[in-house]
Amino acid sequence: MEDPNRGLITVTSYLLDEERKHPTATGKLTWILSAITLASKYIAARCRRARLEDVLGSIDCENVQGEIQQKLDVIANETLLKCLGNRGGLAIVASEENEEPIILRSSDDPERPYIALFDPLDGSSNIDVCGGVGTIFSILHHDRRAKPLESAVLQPGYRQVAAGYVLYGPSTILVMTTGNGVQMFVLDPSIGSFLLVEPDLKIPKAYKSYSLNEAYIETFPEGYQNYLHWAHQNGYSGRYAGAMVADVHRTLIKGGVFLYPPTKKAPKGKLRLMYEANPMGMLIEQAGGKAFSGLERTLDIQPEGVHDRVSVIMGSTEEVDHVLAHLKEKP
Ligand code: P6P
Repeated sequence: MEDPNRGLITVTSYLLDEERKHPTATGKLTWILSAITLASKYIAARCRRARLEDVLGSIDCENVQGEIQQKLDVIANETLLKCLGNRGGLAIVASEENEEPIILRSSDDPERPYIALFDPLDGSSNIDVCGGVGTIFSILHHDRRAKPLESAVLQPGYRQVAAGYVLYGPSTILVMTTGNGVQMFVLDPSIGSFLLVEPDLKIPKAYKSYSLNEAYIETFPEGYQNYLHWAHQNGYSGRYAGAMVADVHRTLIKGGVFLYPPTKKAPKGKLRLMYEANPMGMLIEQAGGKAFSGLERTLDIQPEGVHDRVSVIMGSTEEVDHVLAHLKEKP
């Protein structure tokens, strides 16, 4: 008989259930994650109406990354800052769209034990062509002793308390972890709730598919080029959406490996450690996969700056191992 609860567990009821398993839990993490899901529902609605509301395109100014900001980038960022800004529990918020982390309260407020980092609308250049875009988030414990306060953000990924993404595609998908496996929810727009559909998502151990921008192959380090030649000779297929959330989500569901190697234009890699590689890396590892930056485990990297960039190799264990084997031969 089908589970009577199937399809009736919302993200809030899931989080409250998890909270009950931890006697010392204060509910602050639940409150923060519910702010993110609230913001994502609003962002999803704005993305769906983008062409109707003339919020496509850029606002003709650059963000801290030197990237042309899309109108929806700004809308998504402001929405998340608004939803998170008035929630207790947060000491610092850091966004891809803001040069410096934002201090929400005085550094020694014990009632604010968390830090939230996010990429408000990853892959936003896909919006104009109705491609997949997403929000990526990462939650850390605040360190009140950090001097200056902003440096409390600079923690390696293995210290993340929670991580996740929302994919704004044909449906709106929330995938997240609080360190106890990976849960996938789908937004039911008829009731405005994220409903649990995969309570313990696991990535397949192997799948002959890779995902990267092959246009840069000539500038990849030799080990990556050798891997791609090997994959071409071993029946691999290529899939690439050009938006990390869409590419990692496909990899998580079907298996395979997502890569953004170092290139001439981005010698350290293009993707941001703190709010792209780390949260995605935590999800992939919690789902039974691997996440590396070159030959180093991504979650072990000690950040130097909130906008640090890294190379990325993440996905099925066997597929990541094939890449690493070629890098070990020719780093
Ligand atoms: P490229 C989107 O701009 C992004 O930051 C990631 O979402 C995506 O994986 C990557 O850049 C795509 O980069 O160089 O292939 O366009």
